[in-house]
Amino acid sequence: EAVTRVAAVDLGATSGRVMSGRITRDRVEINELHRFRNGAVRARGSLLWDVLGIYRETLTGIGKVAGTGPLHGIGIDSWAIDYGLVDRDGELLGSTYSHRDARTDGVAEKVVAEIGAAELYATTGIQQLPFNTLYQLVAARGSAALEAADTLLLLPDLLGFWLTGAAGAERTNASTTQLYDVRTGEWAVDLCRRLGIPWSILPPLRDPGSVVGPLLPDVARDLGVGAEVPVVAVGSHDTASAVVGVPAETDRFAYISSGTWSLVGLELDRPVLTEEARLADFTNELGVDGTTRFLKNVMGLWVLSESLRSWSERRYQDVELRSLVAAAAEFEPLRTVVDISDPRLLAPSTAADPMPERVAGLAAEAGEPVPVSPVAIARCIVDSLAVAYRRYVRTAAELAGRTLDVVHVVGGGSQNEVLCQLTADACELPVVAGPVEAAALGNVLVQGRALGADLPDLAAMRAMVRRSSTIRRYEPTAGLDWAAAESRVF
Ligand code: ADP
Ligand code: LRH
Repeated sequence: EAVTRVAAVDLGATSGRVMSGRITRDRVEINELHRFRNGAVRARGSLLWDVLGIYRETLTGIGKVAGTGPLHGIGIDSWAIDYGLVDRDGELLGSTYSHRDARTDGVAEKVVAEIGAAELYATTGIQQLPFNTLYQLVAARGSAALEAADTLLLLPDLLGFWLTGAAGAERTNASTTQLYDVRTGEWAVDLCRRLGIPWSILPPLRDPGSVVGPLLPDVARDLGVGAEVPVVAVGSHDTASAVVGVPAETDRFAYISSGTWSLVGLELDRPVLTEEARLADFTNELGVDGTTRFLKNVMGLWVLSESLRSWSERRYQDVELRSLVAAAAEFEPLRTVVDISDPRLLAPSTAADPMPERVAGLAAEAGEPVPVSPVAIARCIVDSLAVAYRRYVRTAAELAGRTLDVVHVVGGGSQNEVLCQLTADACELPVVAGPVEAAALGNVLVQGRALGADLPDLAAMRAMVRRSSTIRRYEPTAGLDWAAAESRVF
């Protein structure tokens, strides 16, 4: 039997992992061979990614995959939006900023005043997030690095460039930048010109499933593999790969890709660029095989993980994720709900401005009972996430004219049983939770097809995922007034 064996690098904002992926005639298997912590570093007042460290861990992981069997391909996906700049010699320039850095404060407002919100949305179809690549570049105008830049490379493309020497921009990730014209499928050059962004640094677009290139000879030598091993452009936006890995059986599904962020939405054939979609501030990102990911970015489990970090730094020794969530399940439901996507929750927790106190502050401001204990805060976070999921699953379905049978939850957050049940209750739909590593599976499957596996379409890939993963179903239960909770927030 023909077996395709690949390395899937999946980089999340809080952890990176490298899997060996195996595709046989009817199954896909992944095996995690390397995992490392990730997080931004504050230096000179800015929040930066340790890109060389990420590259080192990526190489270590690929080396482990190569060391345990044949290697037919390598694919990389990561969080969206962030980029590095290289000069004409291919040297990395300046710093690689995290989208959580404050340099974009107030920039979106200025751009909207200049271009107009309606035109911006008609061109890019993208949700107004303060950190969109467009706004990062406007914030960087006039900087020495941008002036010297030859090429902008989104993170997976930067790592791909180091592996192969080939520069390009994979389309699913390019579509998240707000520099991509969703109508033409090209870079939004005119928008860049009007904003004084050097559009010539935007590299040629490439489709998911295309080959980036063979490994550079020295890279192949260091890894101990043949230089013919290709790097394959997968859906290099982690959310695009995660949506490929959703085990849906029909098109009547919503998904929540639940990790550091929660991405809540639908898979559609084409973008929804109506005035209603703009006012609801939904995003139209590109998916694999020309699909549209019509979704909302929700602040996600970041709020919980940063609260945990804050408590552990203050030595609440008893606070651990699983026991905290279990205790929160027993706490009074829907006591406090807040807008979990409030931009004040975006920046990392610090001693001077801890995450739990920010959540409590939002509650006080909204006239909600103020949560104080870690359990009360955790309950407020999961309830608020479920209320947001209800809101956006329903809004997405309305805006797209879809009827839904099920909500699929994938990613690390699909292991949060309490949140999965609340999501089913709030959305009044069954939740199918898992796979945890949907993004890695999507990465492996798109590589597999590029390398010749018989996977004609997304339905075939999803059938493989269904056969090969552990998934759990949660039926909605009645009893809580989710509509009332929703109206307290929105
Ligand atoms: P990312 O790719 O954005 O780094 P992940 O998909 O790895 O994120 O998801 C990380 C999140 O998953 C964590 O913030 C945590 O809340 C949640 N999570 C991970 N493992 C568990 C678990 N065993 N139980 C509940 N939640 C979990
Ligand atoms: C999730 C994600 C999300 C983006 C954000 C920056 O990891 O890619 O889809 O909006 O990170």
